[in-house]
Amino acid sequence: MINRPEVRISLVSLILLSCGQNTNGFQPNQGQMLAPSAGSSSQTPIDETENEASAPQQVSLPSSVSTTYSIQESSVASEPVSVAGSFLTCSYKSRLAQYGSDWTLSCELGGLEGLGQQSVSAQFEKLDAGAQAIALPASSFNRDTLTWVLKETSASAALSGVRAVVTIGDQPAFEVKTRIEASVSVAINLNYWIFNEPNNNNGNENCVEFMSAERKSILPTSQANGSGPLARYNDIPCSNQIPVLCRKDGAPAGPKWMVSSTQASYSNAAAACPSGYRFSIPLSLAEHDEVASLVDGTAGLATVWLPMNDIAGEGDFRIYFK
Ligand SMILES: [Ca+2]
Ligand SMILES: [Ca+2]
Repeated sequence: MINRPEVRISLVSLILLSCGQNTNGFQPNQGQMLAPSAGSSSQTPIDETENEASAPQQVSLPSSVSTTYSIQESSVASEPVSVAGSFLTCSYKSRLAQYGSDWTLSCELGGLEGLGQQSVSAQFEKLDAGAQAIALPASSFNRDTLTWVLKETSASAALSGVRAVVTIGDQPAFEVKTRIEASVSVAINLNYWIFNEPNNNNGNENCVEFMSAERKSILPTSQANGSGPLARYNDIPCSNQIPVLCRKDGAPAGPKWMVSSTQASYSNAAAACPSGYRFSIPLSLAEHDEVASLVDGTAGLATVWLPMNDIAGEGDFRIYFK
């Protein structure tokens, strides 16, 4: 029953708003490159990054600039709960903004028809197995449908379990859980892709790396100059062996982010994160900065896997939370 939760990212995401006057969203020589680390001037090849001199197979860009994305898919799978025959379904039904805290989740409680809906209340948490619980404040409630719209943070959005403690009138409170298997879109207002990426080089690049500034510094000059300071993403072959980006998953101690100590292919990436951490991706601009600092501080032209790929359809990059 487990479908992979995923987030669609449209190719429209390949937009650099900061150069809005440019028709294709990119501006050569725009943006200050992040300072390369000392001693990084050697021209170590990045074999998975196509040199522009060799006819880039760049994915075609949309002709118009768009900054928000509607939900492409939204589905849920719920664990039935026996108490009162009730069940909980949650999904992302409104647009998500990747920047700021504008993540909202809509949860509907079903199976309570005979229990007097007028007196139903619920407290919601986002959680996962062994992880912390994050309380979700409700921003609206519809009594007719028993639907709550919940506000999330980027931290809670990375967790796929939802728990509601439901109270009906004067009856004892009971707990209802669900697991989100939804596909959602995120708004991408800034460009995380390296210039001329993703290029699906050799028709064999379906998984996404997050590269350090030092690694960016050895890109072909024209490609480096075209990349804004935020640009870190590149598609590479999924069989490459690189470290993995891991997010703390409720562990009481330890840093929020870490780079796995071992390298793995994309298919084995999740297992490379230690206990208490999960394979994850920055879900806000602030988190993007946090991860950039971490990767920049990792020695040796560092790069890490992100849980993002276009395996399901060429150019259709999605984020996988699980
Ligand atoms: Ca691809
Ligand atoms: Ca590439």
